[in-house]
Amino acid sequence: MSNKKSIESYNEPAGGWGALKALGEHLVEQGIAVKGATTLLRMNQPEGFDCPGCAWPDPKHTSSFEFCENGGKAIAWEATAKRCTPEFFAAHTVSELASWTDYELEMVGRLTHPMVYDQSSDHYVPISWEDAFATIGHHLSALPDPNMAEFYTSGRTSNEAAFLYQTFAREYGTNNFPDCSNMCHEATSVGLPMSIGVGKGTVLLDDFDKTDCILIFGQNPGTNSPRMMTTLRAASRRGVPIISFNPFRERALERFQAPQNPIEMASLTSTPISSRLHQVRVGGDIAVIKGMMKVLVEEDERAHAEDQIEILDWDFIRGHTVGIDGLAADVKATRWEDIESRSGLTREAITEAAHVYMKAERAILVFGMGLTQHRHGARNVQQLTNLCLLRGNIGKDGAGMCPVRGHSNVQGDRTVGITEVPAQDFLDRLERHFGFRPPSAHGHNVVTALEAMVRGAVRVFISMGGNIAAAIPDWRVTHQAFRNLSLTAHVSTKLNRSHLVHGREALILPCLGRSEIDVQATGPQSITVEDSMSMVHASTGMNQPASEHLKSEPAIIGGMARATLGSRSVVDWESLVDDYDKIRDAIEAVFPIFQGYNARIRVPGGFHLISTARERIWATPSAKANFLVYDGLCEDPDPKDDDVLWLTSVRSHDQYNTTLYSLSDRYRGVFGQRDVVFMSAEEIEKRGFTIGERVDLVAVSHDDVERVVRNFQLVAHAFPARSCAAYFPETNPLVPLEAHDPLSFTPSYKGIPIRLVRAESETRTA
Ligand SMILES: Nc1nc2c(c(=O)[nH]1)N[C@H]1C(S)=C(S)[C@@H](COP(=O)(O)OP(=O)(O)OC[C@H]3O[C@@H](n4cnc5c(=O)[nH]c(N)nc54)[C@H](O)[C@@H]3O)O[C@H]1N2
Ligand SMILES: Nc1nc2c(c(=O)[nH]1)N[C@H]1C(S)=C(S)[C@@H](COP(=O)(O)OP(=O)(O)OC[C@H]3O[C@@H](n4cnc5c(=O)[nH]c(N)nc54)[C@H](O)[C@@H]3O)O[C@H]1N2
Ligand SMILES: [Mo]
Repeated sequence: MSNKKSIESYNEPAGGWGALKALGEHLVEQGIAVKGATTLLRMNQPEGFDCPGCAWPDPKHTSSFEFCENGGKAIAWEATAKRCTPEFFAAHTVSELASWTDYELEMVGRLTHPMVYDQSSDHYVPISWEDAFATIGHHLSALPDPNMAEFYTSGRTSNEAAFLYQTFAREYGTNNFPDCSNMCHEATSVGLPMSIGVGKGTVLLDDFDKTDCILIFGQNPGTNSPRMMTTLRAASRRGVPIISFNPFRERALERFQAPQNPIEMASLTSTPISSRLHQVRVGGDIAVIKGMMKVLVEEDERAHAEDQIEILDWDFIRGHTVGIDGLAADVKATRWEDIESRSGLTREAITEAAHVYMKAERAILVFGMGLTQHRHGARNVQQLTNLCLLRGNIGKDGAGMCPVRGHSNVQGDRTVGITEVPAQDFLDRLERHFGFRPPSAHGHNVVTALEAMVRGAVRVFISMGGNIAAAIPDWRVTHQAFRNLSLTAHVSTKLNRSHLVHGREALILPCLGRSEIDVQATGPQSITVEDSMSMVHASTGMNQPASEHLKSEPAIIGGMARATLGSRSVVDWESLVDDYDKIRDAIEAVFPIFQGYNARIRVPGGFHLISTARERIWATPSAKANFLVYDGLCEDPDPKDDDVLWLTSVRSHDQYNTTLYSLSDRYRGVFGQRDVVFMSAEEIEKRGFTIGERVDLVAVSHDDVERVVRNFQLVAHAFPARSCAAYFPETNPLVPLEAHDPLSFTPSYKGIPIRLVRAESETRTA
């Protein structure tokens, strides 16, 4: 891919020829034009492997090949011909690698050997698996308290690996499970149960064929779950109104050219996606949602007074919910002038959206990180749920709440026990099945783990995938905390920042990717994953492993467990690793919802894990769905200070979280660079800057720590007032650790108050 710098508008639709061309170039760049193409044909097929890209479901996992540019890139990055070998590590010190960009680090290729940090030479050097496991066992056994260790998981980890991992950490003695979902949909996992008793979505893919209306809040499907575009396109062509709320006019929310549709491709036409796209101010969603609810409640009162058809679904509200009076009073008392100024949208626009929504018999409410990654993330989710409940849009076909999860198995990891706040019932079952007593004291999530590390209360950090050091907030503070640890150990496929921000001793443990053949003592193994709509299915790798020295994630966990727990373990690690069916039997024994697990995953398409809310069974203390009131429209840092802007951090089209496929962001018209900040020309001029100028972004925070990222180029973009956007993870140093949702601990990555300061010198532009 060319990384030539430019800013120019991109006028093509999302998808289409642009997507085909981009994927082709990525396959060539990774040296796998042929292997990549054959690999793609096996992705999301009944006998094949699950795409490691996103968590959007597949039509029963039985469909013919579905083209997805970003799923293809995810595979190209795993199936790459490039290798990160001991020779590579011998040629570069860790201090030197620390000065490389994230893009350069992962471009080195797949890790091939277990490596250990050698302090005397400042190099990573090879180590045998046995010695690597012994090092981990030694460090963990030496801790005076098991709660001085953290066990991080990233959401690509399979159900089997995640279940073994939590079994290991709990037999060892801790519930410290910081997890990538703590930075992602935790606001959903915590906020939604308070409303409806479950922390997962309530729709299935088929519901999109039956719906009359789709609302999309803060989610960018064209980049982050491109297979969802097929679903949205079909809905749009059926005439279903799709209303999007997003500070960006994301291209895929505007129009999409379906790569599998020969007519659209040949005629260069496309399908409009959103019937309306409202550019809400960053952090302004509660204002929009309350405005829509205000319209519904007031129109319903008018309809009652005039003896017309009710607007709210009163049968549902009376039979299934509590708290309507409080909610109605709150939205009626909310003033339109406040709604307009906080949301950046007019009363007319919000009223029109409310009218479309209330005319729909069945509506699906979709949301992503634009709602969850705020100080009021869980509250955002709950207000959206209120809007959903007002029209009885849960538990009927074609309707429901649809959080779009991130990592391909982030939901499954949670289902099989990766949680720092385990239910007692689950711990009892774990004890009954294995015969050890798991700890019941609550453990750490990402934020509380980092706080404990900063305090010096943690010594060992084990990471099952991911790139925690780059994904977390407040680098200046948190990176030092990593450097103070006695051991960091990362199970990884690619070199990344977390290997370089390491403890005094450090290990890199290279593992198989999902596309690769996993052979254990009883033969080739399959793993299983759960998608965003609670469908569980098998995934079987087909490519030769990137190196003969790789181990599978379950085998690595088994190795760590044996080296740490030795003869005091009551778990037969060897037999579980030898045959993953046995792991699934254990999962079934501990979690009854997996009844018939091994048989059911052998049916193409897998099976659905029941969602109680979908059945209108409310697993809440009131046994009803709850309307929850949030006082106000969420904080404005200092509404009188005109200088302050709300910064949101987003993904480019060419990145997978901290993995960068290139430095470009085609749909937003940015090429070859990522040090840019998007805002309206008016906001730039109002502050006395000119378009294209370089600025430093300085966080507004209330402690003595200076949080700044330097030398970003001002890019004029259609964007709401007092809002701006830049890329993740470059802006993570700006987010104070304390800036998180008090309910769910989700960092406020999408609501960062900042000021702009003219960059000191143009020489740094280079
Ligand atoms: N190719 C690719 N696929 C991915 C990922 C990836 O990085 N690359 N990441 C995976 C993961 S882990 C996740 S969690 C998902 C993430 O997928 P998304 O949820 O789509 O995540 P983001 O791109 O961070 O942000 C979503 C949208 O929120 C908008 N937004 C920002 N602030 C606000 C706000 O205050 N209000 C509203 N209404 N909108 C706002 C942004 O403009 C953006 O369009 O995707 C998954 N899939
Ligand atoms: N500012 C800001 N920060 C954010 C976000 C944001 O929107 N804005 N989003 C947050 C979100 S939603 C998330 S989910 C987190 C992501 O946080 P993480 O999940 O920790 O990060 P990733 O970038 O997905 O991890 C990439 C690494 O995973 C490893 N890897 C890839 N495949 C495999 C595999 O099969 N097995 C193993 N063991 N390792 C593998 C590779 O070594 C690669 O370098 O970041 C969060 N941070
Ligand atoms: Mo995520």
